[in-house]
Amino acid sequence: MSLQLHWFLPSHGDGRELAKTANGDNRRPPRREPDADYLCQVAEAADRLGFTSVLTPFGLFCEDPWLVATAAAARTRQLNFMLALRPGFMSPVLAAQMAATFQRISGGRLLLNIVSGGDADEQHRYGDWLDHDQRYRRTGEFLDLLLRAWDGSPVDLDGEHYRVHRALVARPHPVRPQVFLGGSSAAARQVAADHADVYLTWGEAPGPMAALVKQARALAEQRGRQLAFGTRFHVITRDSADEAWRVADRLLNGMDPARIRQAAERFARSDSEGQRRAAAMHGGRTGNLEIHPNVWAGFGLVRPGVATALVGSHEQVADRIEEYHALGLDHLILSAQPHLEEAYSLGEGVLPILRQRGVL
Ligand SMILES: Cc1cc2nc3c(=O)[nH]c(=O)nc-3n(CC(O)[C@H](O)[C@H](O)COP(=O)(O)O)c2cc1C
Repeated sequence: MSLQLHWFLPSHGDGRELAKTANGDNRRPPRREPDADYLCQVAEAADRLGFTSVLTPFGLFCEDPWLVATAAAARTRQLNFMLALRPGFMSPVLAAQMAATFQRISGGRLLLNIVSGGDADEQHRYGDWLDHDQRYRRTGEFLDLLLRAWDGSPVDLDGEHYRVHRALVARPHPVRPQVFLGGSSAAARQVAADHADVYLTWGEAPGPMAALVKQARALAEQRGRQLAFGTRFHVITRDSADEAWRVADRLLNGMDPARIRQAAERFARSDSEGQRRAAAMHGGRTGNLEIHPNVWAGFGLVRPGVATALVGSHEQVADRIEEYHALGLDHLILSAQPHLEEAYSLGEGVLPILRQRGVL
């Protein structure tokens, strides 16, 4: 399959420095507010530069993705919106109905990223008390129901988490949104193999990523299904490698050791396997963070979620993107701060190289 490059909508705010969410204090204002005008500017840039979609995150730290994407869809033409959705906070039938409405409003530009949740504290704040594996079982039922209700035929289900009678989407849409599912645990791979179109993990060195792809592919094949794969990285791309590494050094030098310690404590409380793997990539150290050529684990010292960045000249970043694509990863979701300026850095620096090489 051809490579699809996706960008990121910073619905938690933006700026040149690392966002201050890793220590749990989400109340300090970001440098650039995630207001509708700014988020639409980022989406317009991604649209103009030819990205497939913008990933729009879900969590207490950010704005609601449905509302943000609805505003941005009105200002864009081709761009798809990959909305993160946490099963459990919404009826699967309502989710299918909202997805159908979004398809009508946007002209079929919805993708769903199903995120089951990896932070028990945050789940409790939303009023959800299921443990990690129960959440994934609920995700399985949620997707089963959402996908069966999609085509408009009435569905009955008497499951562990949902009980519905004659559930349906009264006004279905011909374009069913592609279902992405993120997570690195065995439970995530099971549900992806059963229901998803694309299995996503956070970016790691090529070896461990190839192993995750192999395991998920085998599970899907056992079920007679085909899965596609994708991953997510930050990116620091410049005309020269020196310039790019200077940016990484500046970010590292700006990290307060107390903040690194607080982040490590928070990550240790997470029940996410992906978060455990992310923290293990740097182990809290501030040296030797290049875990593979041009793959830097520095973000993970203070940032939850994706820990790694592709760092280098435009040529080197294009090389790494090709290397990951060759592992079977057809979807690369990239982000960089500030997302508006850096969309252009990547769009004008790296994308032309990939197009010239015939990868895009
Ligand atoms: C590319 C990608 C994007 C994700 N985005 C979100 C998000 O926006 N909100 C969220 O709560 N979790 C997000 N996650 C995390 C999860 O989907 C998952 O629920 C969590 O990591 C626990 O999974 P695990 O224990 O299977 O690793 C994302 C994961 C990946 C790989």
